[in-house]
Amino acid sequence: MNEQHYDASDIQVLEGLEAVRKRPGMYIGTTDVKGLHHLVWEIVDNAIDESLAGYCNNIEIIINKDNSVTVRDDGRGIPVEIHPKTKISTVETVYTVLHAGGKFGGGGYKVSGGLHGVGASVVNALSKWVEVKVYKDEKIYFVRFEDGGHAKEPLKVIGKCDPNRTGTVVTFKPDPDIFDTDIFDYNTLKVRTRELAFLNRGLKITLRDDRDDEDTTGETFIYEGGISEYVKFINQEKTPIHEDIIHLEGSEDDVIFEVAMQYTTGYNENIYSFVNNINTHDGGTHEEGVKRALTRVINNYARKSGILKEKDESLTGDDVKEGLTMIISCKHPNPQFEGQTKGRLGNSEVRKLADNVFSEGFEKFLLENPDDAHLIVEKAILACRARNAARKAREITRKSDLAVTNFFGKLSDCKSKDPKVSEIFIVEGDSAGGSAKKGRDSMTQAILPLRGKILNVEKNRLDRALSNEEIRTIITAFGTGIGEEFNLDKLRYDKIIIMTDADVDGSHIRVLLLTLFYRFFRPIVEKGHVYAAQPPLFRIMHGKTRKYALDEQEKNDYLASLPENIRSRAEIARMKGLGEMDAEELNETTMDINKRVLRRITVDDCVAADAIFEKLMGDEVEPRRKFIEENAIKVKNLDI
Ligand code: 0RA
Repeated sequence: MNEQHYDASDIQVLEGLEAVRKRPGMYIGTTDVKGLHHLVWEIVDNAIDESLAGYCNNIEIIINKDNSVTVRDDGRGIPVEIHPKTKISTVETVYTVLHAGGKFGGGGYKVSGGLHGVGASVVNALSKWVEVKVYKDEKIYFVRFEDGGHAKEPLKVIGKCDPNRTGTVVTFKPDPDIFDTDIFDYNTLKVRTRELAFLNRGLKITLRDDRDDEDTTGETFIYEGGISEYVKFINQEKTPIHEDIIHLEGSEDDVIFEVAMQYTTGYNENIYSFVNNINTHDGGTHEEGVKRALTRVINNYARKSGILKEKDESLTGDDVKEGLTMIISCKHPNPQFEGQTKGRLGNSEVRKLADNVFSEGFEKFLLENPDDAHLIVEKAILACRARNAARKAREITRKSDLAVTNFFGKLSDCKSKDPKVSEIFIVEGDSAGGSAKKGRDSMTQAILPLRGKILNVEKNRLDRALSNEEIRTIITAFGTGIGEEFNLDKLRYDKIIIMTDADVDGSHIRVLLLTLFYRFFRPIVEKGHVYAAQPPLFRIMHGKTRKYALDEQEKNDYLASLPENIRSRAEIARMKGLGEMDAEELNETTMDINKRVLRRITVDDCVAADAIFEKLMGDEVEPRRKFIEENAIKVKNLDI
């Protein structure tokens, strides 16, 4: 170390960097793996600022063999002149003086995330060493910092470069004394690199890992569509309800605001907002402006176009966000971050800008794309109904005494109040319900007869479903509540047994019930509480023997096992339905826990099951019937 290099300002510098080393958390949050990666983003942010200023198109991030990281850009290069205040080169100043940010470089367009220009010096303070190369004026400048951020020697020229070449290359090795770990995680870097590429349209960012194979070319991220492509990326596994991604943009007084969005068939919202590439996870004025405008514009459109009638209530913010994927990005020269974790944008003027840009653009989109507009509005109306239905459902389950009188008329409950031993048979038809009531073990078996078919909840949102008496009765009988208030612990029966005829109509009812369960009571399916009873299809009588067969195969196998003389005299009857059996027969074949055969309904893959339901409940009746007959629900045979 060159003793003479220390002067008064030098000592100040080292004291500044020492403060960072003493309390790194104050500057980068944590010293865990997250803090380690934060160093990379501080350096990358500087390059992105250069790109935002319009001078840089390529950024390369390389994880080196020794776990140091190199960030390369093709910007103008950090200024190299002696800085008038510090009397050292601007490069050195930027890397050693806290709060020496854009001010030192001649005031670029400083908006990217990070520590407002102290990033470089903080990274330097927390690194074992840092090397900076600047390419400009046909020269390569070089400086190396070590020992707590001190430049070994002043910036010097180490070679010539192509006259067209400019840029900055920074390599740093995080100090293992500061960080819990010094191993960079490729995927962590990849996810954020990709995000930065989405957020800075047209900027090419390459990420390369040289730790195990030096030949790798890395991955390159460049998105000419910017945040529109981000929306497309998020929606790649979802089903959009309109083809074009809506992309709106506007600016005022150096504040740039843009938003990209697309609705999907899903029920959740995916709204992410950013300010200067930083995720504002607690929202803020930019998000508020958009959401306010979104609700207003959709309501206006829905009323003007007559989709929403005068008597209809207005759609709420939640209604219009159902299934929405949206990216909001704001670039602001002076952002005010608020809240405990600084995750909220506070600048009030942005609310107005966001509202204006969004409402004008979105209104135009709706008017120019009436088909898409109708799909979007109708989706929100369905969400509105579902919301009201969920509220009604909560009221129903709360006002249990009212519901009780309503449903005990139909339900023949079991005497036991212990859910572990209780089961409920949901039976197709009143006559079968009558037999089942007589044939049951009234201690543990409850009977709920269904009149006709229940409403298809796939085609009818919650509100219609809840006006259906059968469905209300089922909800009350189960005791769990539905939607947000669903509580599996309150399930009143261990087994929910669907008892339908062994024919196509029976299968149809079974699928309708399973759709209901899957939509409203998914955990009871997932936890294996749902079963299908298997009434026999054949009765075989010979002498005093009565034998039942579940299907053709079983019937034939049984007959084949009989001696010829008996077989020829056997009476074979095809059972036409549950209603045909008397109580004793029903008990023996379908209900007696020692003799019956139940099939447990499982949903091993919710997503796949969802698709099956959608297919089952599609508009075309014939293929649906066929599909139901062939393989309606994935069932595992389970003999109980
Ligand atoms: C301010 C002014 C100039 C360049 C930069 C900052 C700059 C900083 C960084 C940090 C990483 N890469 C960077 N690239 C550029 C312009 C200097 C000039 O015009 O010579």
